[in-house]
Amino acid sequence: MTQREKQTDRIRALKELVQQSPFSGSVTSSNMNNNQPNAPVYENRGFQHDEGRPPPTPQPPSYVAVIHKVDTYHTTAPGTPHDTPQKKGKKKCQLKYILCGSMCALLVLAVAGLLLWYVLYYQCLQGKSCKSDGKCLSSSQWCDGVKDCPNGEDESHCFRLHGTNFMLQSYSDANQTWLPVCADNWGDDYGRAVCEQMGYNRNDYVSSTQTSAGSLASRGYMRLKLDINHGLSLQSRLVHSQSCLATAVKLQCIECGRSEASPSPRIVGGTDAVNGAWPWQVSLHVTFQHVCGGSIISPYWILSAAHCFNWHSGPEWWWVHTGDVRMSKISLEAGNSVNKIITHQQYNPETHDNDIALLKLNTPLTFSRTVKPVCLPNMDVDLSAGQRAWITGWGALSTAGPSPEILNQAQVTVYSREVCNAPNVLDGQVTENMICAGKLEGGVDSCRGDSGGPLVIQQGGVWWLAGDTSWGIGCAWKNKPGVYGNVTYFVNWVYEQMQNE
Ligand code: 4AZ
Repeated sequence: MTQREKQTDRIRALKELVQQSPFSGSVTSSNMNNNQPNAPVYENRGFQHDEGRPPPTPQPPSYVAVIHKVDTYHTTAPGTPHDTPQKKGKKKCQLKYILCGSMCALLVLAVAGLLLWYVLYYQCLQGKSCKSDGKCLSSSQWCDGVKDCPNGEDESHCFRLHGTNFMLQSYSDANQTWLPVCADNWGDDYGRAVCEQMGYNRNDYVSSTQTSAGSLASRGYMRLKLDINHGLSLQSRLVHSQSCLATAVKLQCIECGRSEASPSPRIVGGTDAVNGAWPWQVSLHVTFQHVCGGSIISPYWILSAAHCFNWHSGPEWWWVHTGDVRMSKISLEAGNSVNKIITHQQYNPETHDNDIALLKLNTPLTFSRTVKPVCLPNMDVDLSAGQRAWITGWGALSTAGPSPEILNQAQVTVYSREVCNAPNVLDGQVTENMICAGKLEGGVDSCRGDSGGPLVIQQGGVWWLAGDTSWGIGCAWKNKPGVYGNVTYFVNWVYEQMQNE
C-alpha cells in the first residue's frame, strides 16, 4: 500500500466514524478546504435523525432557547413524563400567577393603608383638619385659645357678630352651632380681646353692652366661666349653658357705617355727593392719577377689587386719597402709602371670580367727619335681592365719557342671582361670590374707574359694605346691571387677612 493509499484508507475510516456519530454531516465541499483539492470537506447539516432531512434553517435567539438552557439544570432526568413541554409551560404559568398574585395583594394592602391614613389624618373623622397642612385636630382643640394649625386658623373663627345689633356669638362645638355669649362679669377687656382676635386693632374698640338675646338663644348660650385659673383663654372659659342669668353681649369692635349726610337722589345717571355722605370712599392713585375706588374698613385697611392690581401689583405704586368729594382737592394732598396688597388667591381674571383685594396702609388713617369706615356685613344682615343700595365713585359718567370732579352717587337695586343670570341679562356669568345691581331698564350704573369702590346698603341705621365694584357689560345698558364682589361671601376671608397681618 502506497503512502497515498494508506492516507486514503485512514480518511475513509475516519469518514465512517464521523458518519456514525450524531454530529455527522455528509462530506461534500466546503469553504473550509477550498485551497486543498484532496482534503475532505464537511457540510454541517446540524442534528440529523434521518439522513435525507435538509439542514435546518438557522433560528434567531429566542426565549424558548433560554428556557431550554434553564431546563438543563432541571433535576428530573430528561425524557421523564414530568418534563413534557406542556407541563413545563404550566409550571411557569403557575409561578407567574403566584408572583402576580402576591404583587397584587401587596398593592391592595398599600392602597388600603394609604386610604386609612388619609381618612384618619386628613378626613379627620372625630375632629377637623387645618386647611393649610391638613393636620387633624380633635374638636376640643378648636377655639381652645391655643394655636394648633400653622397659621392659627383653629382660633381664627371662634367669634362672630350677628345681625344689625352686633350680638356676639361663639361657636359651640357640642351643639355644632353658633350661640350668643353671656357673662355676669363681661367688661371692656374681654371685648377688646375678642375684637383683637377677630382682626381689629385694640385701639379701634368701641364698646360692649348687654341685652336680651331673644330667639338667638333658643339653643342656649355660651356662658363665660369665672377665671379661677388666671390666664386661661376666653374660648376655653366659654361653656354651653341652656340658660343664663346675665344677658347676652353686644360688641362694637369699630365705629362704622355712620354717614354725616343723607344722600339726595349720577356715576352714570347719578348726582354729586356731599362731603361726609360716604366717608369710607377712597381714591386709589398710581402716578398722580385716579385708577380705582376703595372702601375704608379700619384705620389700616382698605377693601378694593383684585383686578385693580393686575398692572401695578406692588404696593409702592399706590397712594390712598381720602377726605373730600373733590378730586382736585384730594389729589393735591399727600395721601397714604401702602404697605401690602393682598389680592384674593382664587381671583380669576377671565371669569372675574373672587375679585376682591385688601390694602394695608403704612400709617393708620385719622378718622374725621369725612374719613370713616363702613361696616363689614355681620352674619344674617339682610343684603339680599330687592334692597335699595348706593354706589359711589369718580368713574366715567358714560361708557366712553369723562370722569367727574365731584364724587358721584347713584341708587341701584340689588337683583337676585336668577334675574342676573337670565339669558337676556348676564347669561349665567354671576357666581355666588358676585352680586349684580343696577337698573334693568338702564341709565344708572357704575363704570370704568369706579372699580373697587363701594356698593352699600343701610340697615339698622348703619351702612354695610355689600359689594366692591367689579365688572359689567358696557355701562348703564338696558338689561346689563353692574356686577360687584359679594362682600358677605368674603367676610371670613377679610377677617383672616386682618388677623394674619
Ligand atoms: C370698569 O371698567 C367697569 N357697569 C366697572 C363697572 C362696570 C363696567 C366697567 C359696571 O371698571
